[in-house]
Amino acid sequence: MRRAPALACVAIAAALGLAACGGGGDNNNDTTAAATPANTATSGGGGGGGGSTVNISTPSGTDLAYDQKDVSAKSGSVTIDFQNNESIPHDVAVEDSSGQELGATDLVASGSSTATVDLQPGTYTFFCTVPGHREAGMEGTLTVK
Ligand SMILES: [Cu+2]
Repeated sequence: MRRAPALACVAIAAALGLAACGGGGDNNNDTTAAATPANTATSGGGGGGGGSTVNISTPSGTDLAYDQKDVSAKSGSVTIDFQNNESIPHDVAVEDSSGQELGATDLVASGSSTATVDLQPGTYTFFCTVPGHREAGMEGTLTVK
């Protein structure tokens, strides 16, 4: 007795599914196209839904410095996209105004690493956690609006 109702449901679902598939063939293309802007927003950094990407890099050579001194982001999920062009290992950590570290990228040499931190509007500091590097100048200001 358990099977009969279940089969009936499957039959109805199949009928509905076939109807939806038959009538929705053209719409499926629209759905695919609509999903594309989401990817574009990621690379462009201007998409809705919160979140933005901050690009931080080091100059090639051996300077203990970042290319950026002041960067900004939108509040929400902020991705730090760090490109280390030096063979010296560096990372990018973010701390709030009270000095609490909120997140950091991996330590990388001649490579890139990303980290995502959830940030409220305010002023934060980004810096390299390798001993001595921050003191040498590897820090900057991250302003979140
Ligand atoms: Cu460093």
